[in-house]
Amino acid sequence: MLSLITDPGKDPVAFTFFIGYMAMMAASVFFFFERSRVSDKWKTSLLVSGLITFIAAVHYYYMRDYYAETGENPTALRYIDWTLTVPLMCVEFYLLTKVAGAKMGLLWKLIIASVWMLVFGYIGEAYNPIYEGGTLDEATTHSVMYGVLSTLGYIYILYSAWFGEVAKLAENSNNANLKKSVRILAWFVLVGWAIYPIGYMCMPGGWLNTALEWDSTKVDLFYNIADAINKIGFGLVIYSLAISSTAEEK
Ligand SMILES: *C/C=C(C)/C=C/C=C(C)/C=C/C1=C(C)CCCC1(C)C
Repeated sequence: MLSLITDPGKDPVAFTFFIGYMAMMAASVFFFFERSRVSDKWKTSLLVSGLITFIAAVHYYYMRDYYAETGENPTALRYIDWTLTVPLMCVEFYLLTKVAGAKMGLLWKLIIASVWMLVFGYIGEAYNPIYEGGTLDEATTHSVMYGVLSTLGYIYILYSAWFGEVAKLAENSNNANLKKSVRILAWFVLVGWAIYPIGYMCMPGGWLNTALEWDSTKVDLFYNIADAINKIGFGLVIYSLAISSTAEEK
């Protein structure tokens, strides 16, 4: 079992669970320790960055076991993780734009959109008719329907980060560092978050599953890669903003 996990050639998915766990753990330690180097007003943002990767690390520990034991997608654990960490990423957007006047209402809108996205994604994956003896056609209909519903929540967040409230607040902030960071985070939402629907389409009945015959273990391969990019990357953008702003304040 250990060689299954540590040999990327034998099982790349098991390997990415293992590496993902280590990376999330290391990133958490980094964000928690670096908090002491930034000025007070950035400490909460860095704490949240560390919490995001720490919550993910704990879930990766269990997901890695689950996958190694069963060879199946740890769908429930995955969505519990996301239901905690994606709203925390919304908190990051809120904390960054708060200095430019963001209200609690913005935070709630982003959180509701992310929960919407995740609830429909979960129904799409966990209640795939194929597991209940349904046909491939039924699975396709189901995955497309819930995938589209889920995407509406994603588009809302994407819109807010590029053109909506988040973008406008950053634009009007007169803070060049902040503007740049929010723009980079918006790129993460556009490119990094778009990896998740690719993983979703690898489940039985999904478009990539049927058209390209990508098997359903690829779901987790894409999710693991995307999580590392987005959770650690997001945190690093905020970290560098905090460091450069702290330097300017001095
Ligand atoms: C740390 C975890 C993150 C940033 C997770 C993000 C997840 C998504 C952006 C998921 C999006 C999905 C769709 C847009 C449609 C298909 C279903 C999902 C849930 C995979």
